Amino acid sequence: MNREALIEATRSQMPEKRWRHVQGVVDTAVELAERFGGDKDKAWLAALLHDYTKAWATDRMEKLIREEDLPKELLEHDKELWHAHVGAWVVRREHGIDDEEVLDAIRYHTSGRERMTLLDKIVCLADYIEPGRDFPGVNRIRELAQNNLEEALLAGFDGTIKLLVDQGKRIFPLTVLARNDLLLTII
Ligand code: DGI
Ligand code: FE
Ligand code: FE
Ligand code: FE
Repeated sequence: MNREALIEATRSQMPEKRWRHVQGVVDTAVELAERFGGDKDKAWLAALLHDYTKAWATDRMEKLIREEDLPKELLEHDKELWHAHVGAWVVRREHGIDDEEVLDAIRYHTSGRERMTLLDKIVCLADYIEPGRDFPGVNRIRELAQNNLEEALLAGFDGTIKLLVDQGKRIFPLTVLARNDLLLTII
């Protein structure tokens, strides 16, 4: 796999602002992998590809969810969740990415899941705290991320869940499972 070609292919899927976010997630994920003993190459690759289809038109993603082997349940939840599953499917198909750990980290980077792997956690947390992110509570999550991966991620999910409730939106079941599971691991 040629890194430069993959970088260019990814960059071409999205506007400049989203690309800057992806670069932030790549740097942060590699940093977190160093800090918490994760695989830096896998963190790099999963972070680079995590938002591959984020800027795609909704109907393009919907078509793949309907026609391919992707969870139909996604269609009943916030469209923001779709790009993670669709992205994992597309990078396997278009770029031959076949590392299941990397594909899982892409697939679950938005929702999380029960028993998240170290790589899942690293990519998901990097997505919350990359330098370009600015939302209430982000600095507290950054501080927690200095020494506790699970506590930081839990704070991230807690914030997202509160926001979804305030907005009257549904919560994807995997996010609830991820949050409950993290709570068990930190006590
Ligand atoms: O793609 P990004 O913007 O970088 O970030 P992301 O993939 O983490 O998407 C986060 C968005 O997804 C955020 O605005 C909240 C929204 N969302 C909608 N339903 C859910 C959800 N996030 C989670 N974790 N769980 C949900 O059920
Ligand atoms: Fe995303
Ligand atoms: Fe996220
Ligand atoms: Fe992202």
